[in-house]
Amino acid sequence: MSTLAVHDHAGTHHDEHGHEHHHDQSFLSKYVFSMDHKMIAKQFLITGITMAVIAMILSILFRIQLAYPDKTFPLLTTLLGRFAPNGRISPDFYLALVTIHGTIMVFFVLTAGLSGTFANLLIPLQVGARDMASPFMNMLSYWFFFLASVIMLSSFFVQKGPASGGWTIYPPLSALPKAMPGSGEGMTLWLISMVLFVASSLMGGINYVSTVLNMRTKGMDLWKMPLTIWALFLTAILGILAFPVLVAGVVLLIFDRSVGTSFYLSDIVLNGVQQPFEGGSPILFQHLFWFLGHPEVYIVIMPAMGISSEIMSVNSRKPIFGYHAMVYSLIGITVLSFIVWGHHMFVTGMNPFLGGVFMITTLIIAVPSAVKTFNWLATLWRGNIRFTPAMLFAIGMVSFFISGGLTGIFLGNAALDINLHDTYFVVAHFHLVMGSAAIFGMLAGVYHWFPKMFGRMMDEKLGYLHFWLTFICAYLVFFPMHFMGLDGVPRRYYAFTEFASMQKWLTINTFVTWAAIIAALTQFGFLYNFFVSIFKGRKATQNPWESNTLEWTTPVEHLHGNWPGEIPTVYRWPYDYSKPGAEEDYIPQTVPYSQTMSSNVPHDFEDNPVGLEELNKFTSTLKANEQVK
Ligand code: HEM
Ligand SMILES: [Cu+2]
Repeated sequence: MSTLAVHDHAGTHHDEHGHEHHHDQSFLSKYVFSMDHKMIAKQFLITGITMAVIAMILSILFRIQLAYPDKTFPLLTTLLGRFAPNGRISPDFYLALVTIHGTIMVFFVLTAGLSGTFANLLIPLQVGARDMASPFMNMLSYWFFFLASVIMLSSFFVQKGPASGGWTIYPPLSALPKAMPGSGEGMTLWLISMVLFVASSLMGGINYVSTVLNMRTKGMDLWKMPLTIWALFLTAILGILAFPVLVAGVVLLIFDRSVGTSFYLSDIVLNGVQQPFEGGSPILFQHLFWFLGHPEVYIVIMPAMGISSEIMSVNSRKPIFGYHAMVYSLIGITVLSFIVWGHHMFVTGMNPFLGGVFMITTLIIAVPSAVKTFNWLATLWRGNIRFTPAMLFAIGMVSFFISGGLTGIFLGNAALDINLHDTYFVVAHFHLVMGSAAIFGMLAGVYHWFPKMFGRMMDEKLGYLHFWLTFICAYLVFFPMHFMGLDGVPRRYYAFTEFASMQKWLTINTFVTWAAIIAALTQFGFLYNFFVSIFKGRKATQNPWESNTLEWTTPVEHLHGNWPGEIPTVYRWPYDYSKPGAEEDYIPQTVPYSQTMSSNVPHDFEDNPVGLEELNKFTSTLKANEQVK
């Protein structure tokens, strides 16, 4: 099948031929090299979940070291061999664990897992398209991601183990193959994996942008798109503009490592031997890295924001508060993302004037973030709330975004950041605002769209248990870290027992480790629910959450091409819930205004995307016509 095949599905073709020709697909073309966006979404989700489990196990391993720095566990040696001699994780391997944990979580789970799953599932279904603009490139995007994952993990099997030095892989450690164990083949594999990863993201992103721009169904103008689509669309634009800069940085790093250039190196003495490098600067790498790195944190959080907005509106039975403001704040974040990267470099000795500039732009980002937060809370206000597991996770996302975002304001102040940089305060900040908030957004999406993906429902009771245990444990794990950071405890240290002033944090470290272990065990309960429900869950109805958006107008059984007949036309925005004077609680986007005369009055607090006056005129004409009859 070529990319042209999509066009076969356009128009009324299906009415004439039915779907027989799809049923003779082989196992390979159906499940492995699928070009159907819904199958690719599942592939991204399941690969993302697998990577998340691996990254979670890595974090438990290094948390054990922090909780019990002086104890030995022979089991660790059995499991990890040379990486844990004498029953303790070696310091080198500890650094590798932290590095690969961060890399996998940020890139493979929260970037590819989150955007890859929901952009693939939702963009065609919610804008009304038969598939992505290029299904073939979409398939390649998944396979590059898969390959990148395999290469990243394969670094555990090379002689000296995977890359170390942090997920930001700063040179010189990453540029000098002999600097430390994690600078060797493990680092080479990291760099190759990342180039493939970026290729995957670009192929995905270009598809998402062109699908949103070119393939929307009749009536689906930009201001009628659900916020999920706005968020995924702007996320894709961020990725397309920022990821290439990382690749440029990484390729120069490969040159430094292998062909003797010195883009990032200068005046280095290794084991007493002066190295030949001259004229480079490791700070250059930091600029290139954070030019991606900061937008990256929004690449991670924006899809979670869109998903939560959508779910909170559906389950409050209310329009999202301030739809336009929600979109403009996403656009604001997208633009501002590119001019704040220097706040990660306040302590690199940059000119204080430049520090001041980055400080101001950084603090301005708090404004659109606050607008969004206010609107979420206003959406909940006096809502007729349905506490589904998806809704709880969406509210949890808001909770973490607030509690983690506030500390961003501390860190954004250069003077405060000099004290807080590279301490546990930063770890607390980004695990709440990015780790927890984005994961909760992702889980909210999984619970909400599971019936769409698999045609069955997940178990609600297990969902509630999953939510409460994860929510409480996440705060127990990350909240104490603020206080450690304020006390000056540095991040990425192997053991704090050497420092008298840090001894007192051992109890807290042990407590945090146990909270993390409970959180991790809870996730296995979720996995049980997820995989058992795929096969044994209650059968889903077509629109189980009584939602307005287009994806719920497709049949429960998946068709390649999404809609059996013509793609429905869209008449209204996606948030027509509980209209004043309405007979119906929700009105799908496909229902024309002429069918809902009693409910065409907008909420008084709602910005009406159709234009209030026009709508009133239209409704009164309709009513007048009705009376004439
Ligand atoms: C009000 C908005 C925010 C402000 C003002 C802010 C500010 C900062 C600053 C100044 C740092 C550098 C701290 C240091 O290394 O010394 C930082 C680190 C970080 N922030 Fe934020 N932030 C905000 C929101 C976010 C969001 C929404 C995310 C993720 C979705 C995020 C993720 C991160 C991450 C991952 C790091 C650590 C990077 C590393 O490993 O060094 N931040 N933030
Ligand atoms: Cu940043």
